[in-house]
Amino acid sequence: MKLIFAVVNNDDSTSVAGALTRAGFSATKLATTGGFLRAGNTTFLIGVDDHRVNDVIDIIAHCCKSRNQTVTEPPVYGNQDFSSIPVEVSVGGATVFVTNVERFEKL
Ligand code: 2BA
Repeated sequence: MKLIFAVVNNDDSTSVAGALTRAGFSATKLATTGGFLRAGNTTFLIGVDDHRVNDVIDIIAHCCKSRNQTVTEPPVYGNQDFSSIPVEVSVGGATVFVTNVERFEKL
């Protein structure tokens, strides 16, 4: 068994949750925050049999689009110019981690 962590844009989370449920996967949705943009995103925990990992990844890939987001970097201390610098970064489609599950119990 594998545990998939998938970090997705909040705007795609409803579509990901619906598509996973329709395909018969169980998932847990966590409200998370990206460390770089410090903006809200959504992390799904999905426990699946090994042979279904690619099915889950296909669903997530289908539902998640990449977007450009602007982050305003805080001014550097000691720098005389305190104006913030907006930086555009490309976010997503999704960041996916697949890990082995040593033991799974539903009690
Ligand atoms: P954030 O950390 O808010 O990052 C948003 C986007 O900012 C990233 O998009 C990337 O394009 C850019 N970015 C992140 N760190 C950067 C840095 N040190 N310098 C320059 N640009 C940087 P994605 O790569 O698509 O990541 C989207 C979200 O997925 C991240 O939001 C974070 O919540 C999660 N994530 C991405 N990589 C991760 C990792 N290795 N471990 C844990 N979470 C990760």
